[in-house]
This record gives sequence, C-alpha cells and structure tokens, in this order.
Amino acid sequence: MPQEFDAIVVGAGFAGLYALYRLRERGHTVRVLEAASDIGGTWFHNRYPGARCDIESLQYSYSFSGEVEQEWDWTERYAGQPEILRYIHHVADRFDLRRDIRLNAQAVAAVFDEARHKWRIETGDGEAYSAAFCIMATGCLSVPLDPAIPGLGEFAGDIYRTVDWPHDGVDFTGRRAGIVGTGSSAIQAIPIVAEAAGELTVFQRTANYVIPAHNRPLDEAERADWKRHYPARRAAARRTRNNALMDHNTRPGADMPPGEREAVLEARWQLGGLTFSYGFPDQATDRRVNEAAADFVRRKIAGRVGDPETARKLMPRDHPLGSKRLCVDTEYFEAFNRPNVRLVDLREEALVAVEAAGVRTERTLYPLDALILATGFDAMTGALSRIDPKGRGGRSLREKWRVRPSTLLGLAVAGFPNLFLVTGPGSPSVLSNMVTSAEQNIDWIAACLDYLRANGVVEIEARAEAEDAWFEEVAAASARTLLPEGDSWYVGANVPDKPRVYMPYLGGVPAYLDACEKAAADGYNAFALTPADPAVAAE
Ligand code: N01
Repeated sequence: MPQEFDAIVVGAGFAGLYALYRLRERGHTVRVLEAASDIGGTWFHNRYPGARCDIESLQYSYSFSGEVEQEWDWTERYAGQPEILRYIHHVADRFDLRRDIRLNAQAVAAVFDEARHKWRIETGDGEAYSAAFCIMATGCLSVPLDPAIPGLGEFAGDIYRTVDWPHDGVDFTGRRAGIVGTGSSAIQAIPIVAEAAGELTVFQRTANYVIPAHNRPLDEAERADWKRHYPARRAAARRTRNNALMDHNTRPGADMPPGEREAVLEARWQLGGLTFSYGFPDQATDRRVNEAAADFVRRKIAGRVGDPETARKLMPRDHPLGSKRLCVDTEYFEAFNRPNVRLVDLREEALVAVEAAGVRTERTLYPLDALILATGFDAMTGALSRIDPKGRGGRSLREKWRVRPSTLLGLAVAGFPNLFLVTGPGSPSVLSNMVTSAEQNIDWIAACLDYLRANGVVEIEARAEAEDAWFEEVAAASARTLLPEGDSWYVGANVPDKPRVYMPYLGGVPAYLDACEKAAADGYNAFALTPADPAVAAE
C-alpha cells in the first residue's frame, strides 16, 4: 500500500526544502523524496574545485525567514559551494525539515489516478507514495549530459564529472589532466586544476563571454547594512528583471557616443559578474549594442592572455553576448598564461575519440592521466522528462514536451492535474535569482492549495488554451531579443532531438509576477477546477 500524504515534493534542494517548510506550515502532510544521499540539490552534487555561485550571496539566500537573514553571516561576495551547502543544512536543521525527507529515494514514476484525484509516485527503492498534489522541485540543471564522444569507456585514466565530483576531492599533483567543456563549471574549475596539475589540456568547442567575478570577503559593515535593509532590498529586487539588485542601467546604448558606451562597459567590467548583462537595456535587443559589448569583452581577453594565437581562439565570435549563459571567472584567462596549460580548439581540430591513452583529435593524440567532463545538462525539462509523469488518460509529459516544452506560467501543465512545477520552463527561473524565484513559485502554489481546500476543489488543471496563450507570450518575449540565436541549453541545442524553444521567460520577473498574481486573483480562471465528488468524499 502506498504511503499517503497531502503533497509529495520531489527534490530536496533550495526549492524542495522551502516547499516542505511552507506546506507544512499551512497544515499539509508532506513527504520530500530526494534521490541523493543528502539534501542540497545542485549544491550537494557540484563540488568541483572552484564551484561558486555567481549571484551575490546576500541575495542568493532565502528571504522567507527574517531570523535566518539575521543570524547567517555570509563570508564572501559570491559564496563557494561548501558555504552554500552549510547554509542549506543550517536552514534544514533550524526548521526541523529532515524528519519529512526521504533520502536515496529517486522518483522513477508518477501516475495520476483520475478516479481518486491522486498522484501515485514510485521510488527506485521500491516504495510507493500517494498524494493529492505532486510538486516537482527537480531543478533546472540537475540532469548531467555525458558527451557523445566515442571511446569514453576505453580511457585508462580516471574520468571525473564536475557534476558529481568526489566528496574527498581529487589530487591532480603531477598528473596530465584534460577537461572537455568551457561553460560556467569548467571556467571555474580550470584555474584551480591548472595550479595543481602537472599539465592541463583544455578542449574547447565554443569560446564563451567571460566576465571577472571580483569576488572578495564581505566585511561586517556590509553584512550589517544588508541585515538592516533586507525587507526593502528583497522587495526592490522583485521589481528588477532577474529578482536581484544588480544596478540595472536604464540608458539605452544605441544612441550613446562610442566613447560614452565604452565608459559604461568599463564601469560594468569593474563591477564584475552578471551585472555585465545589464549595462544597457537594449544590449539583448540591438545588434550593434550587443556587438559593442561583445567586442569589448574580446579586447579584454586580448589584454589578459599573453599569446595572441591563444587569445584569438578564446574570443567568442559566433553568438551574441548573453545568448549562451554569461560565464563569471576568477583568473580563467590568466590560467592560459601558465606554461603547463594548453588550449585545444576543437573547431580547428575536431575531437575524434577518447582512447586508452588520452584524447585523439584530427591532428594528434593528447596523452592524459585524468579527464574531466564539464559538458552540461539536459536543462529545464530533463529531470521531469526522465520521471515522465503520466497525466489524464495516461498521457506522457515526456511525449508532450518532445513537441514543445509548454507550461502555464512554468507552474502547471495541461493534461496533468494537481501537478506543480517549480521554476519550470516558461518562468524566469534560470534567468533570475533561483532561490527567491523558487520561493515565489512555492508561495503561489501554497496559496493555490489553500484556495482549493477552502473551496472543496479536488482537481486543478491548466486549461490548454491558457497554456497555449502563455507559450506564445514566452515565445514573443524571446523573439524580441537576439538571445535565441546561440546554440545554448536555453534553447535545448545541446541535447539531440530536443525541440529548439527558448525555454525561460524573458519578459522579466515583474511581468511574470503580475501574470501569476492575476492567475490567482481571478479565481484561477486559467485552470479547470473540479469540485469534490460527494460519493468519493463519503468513502
Ligand atoms: O555546462 P554548459 P556547465 N565535445 O552547458 C561543451 C549553471 N552554472 O556545467 O558550447 C566538446 O554551460 C560545451 O560546448 P558547446 C549556469 O547556468 C552556474 O558549464 O556546446 N565539448 C560547453 O562548453 C550554466 O550555464 C555556475 O560547444 C562539449 C560545455 O561542454 C549551467 O549551470 C557554475 C561536448 C558545457 O557547458 C551549465 O554550466 C556552474 C562535446 N561532445 C554552472 N559536449 C555559477 O553560478 C558539451 N561540450 C557560477
């Protein structure tokens, strides 16, 4: 017999933990199912050297508890993985969350029982759960992709993946290491591995736009200032495009004289990190402005890398800035000035295979003792497509999303009653501060469950026409920009046969919050609501 709860939450990262807190507080019985051996989600798995968040720690943190905001002291402008994981543990312990979490419990199936209006969820360890509501807090970047490179299994050395790095760390001293990938994860790992390894060979397929983090310790005065102003700053952040205070410049770059534009870009560069995306409001929409920013970054690369030929290879030229996720670094380009680091441009010599002795390209064999894969994720839809919930009439979510990853507000899917997503495709999610955006989604879901309970509703399902309208809105928002042009995970380009759709909502957090609020305020008109069947209720 399945164990019965009001709600099952899948995933015990930032989102799942908050869902547990909020729903339990509202009087629901909740069980969280987590595939890993401990809580933390992304921050449990990604322990590679240099793993660090690139949203400022004072903002990349829960806003729901004033007490936690006051008692937790972030040590750096951008928190490293160990500190973020400690923070997550602190919150879980403080609110006694663990007692409702099952670890090593990977959800492998979820089927909606239409007669009972309930989800049945099965885990890989043979347990079954039944709940009126299923909340998928499964993460946007939680399903790693191994590259389709022949011969990976033949490699005689060690293979490490950034996404499930050994908990005890890896000693690269004196070893010939190689790394495939130059996305955010690799760019953080490379400078640190380079320092330790005998040699490091970086296999780059696409050069990326990379902005310096300017990470630094936080001092007591800065922390105290934030603690005094937290509520106002969180509220102000919600009025920004990405749910984070990042000094969003409002002066368009298109009409600026080049010298002035250059000064703005230089000021952004000095600020560092993702603030570079917000230099000009038209940077993502006006090709000339975008190219000015791209050219600025290329000139910075030329200034940071000693060898002009290596610098040339490291300069991105084939996609607009921001169309692949902007990367944030600490001494990434400088690593290529080290005598033990070599760059292999896979556009000039394609990767042929991995062999026992190393990586073979069209030109030569690069002998290696260790190979690091930093090759990305099946983003936004990957985790749910693997669970493949079966909704009304046994309909498969994987099959539905094979056509297009449509949702209503990134929160619900037509044909899948009582299933809620957190930061799903069609929400600002990965373009925003994930922690506070997840909190907003969960608050919306909790308020919705209150409404259903108060009104005797047993089923809620997104209407197909409302979902289509939102999908068009999401598509229109991205079509106004250059950002769908890059072959990024945002558009699913890194996964064979994934439909090319810009998945996150680019209309900005305020417009999204308005849409969510409206969907609730009008009595959930965009959803079909089914009242309790008196016969079933009497059972
Ligand atoms: O993954 P990615 P990631 N042969 O997909 C290459 C977040 N994040 O783990 O671009 C050769 O960005 C691939 O090449 P190409 C952040 O949102 C945040 O680095 O497809 N190369 C690319 O270079 C980020 O965007 C933080 O041509 C192959 C790389 O592998 C997201 O997670 C830190 C290949 C994959 O890059 C994902 O980042 C880390 C092949 N067969 C991550 N297959 C921070 O907050 C793939 N590649 C700082």
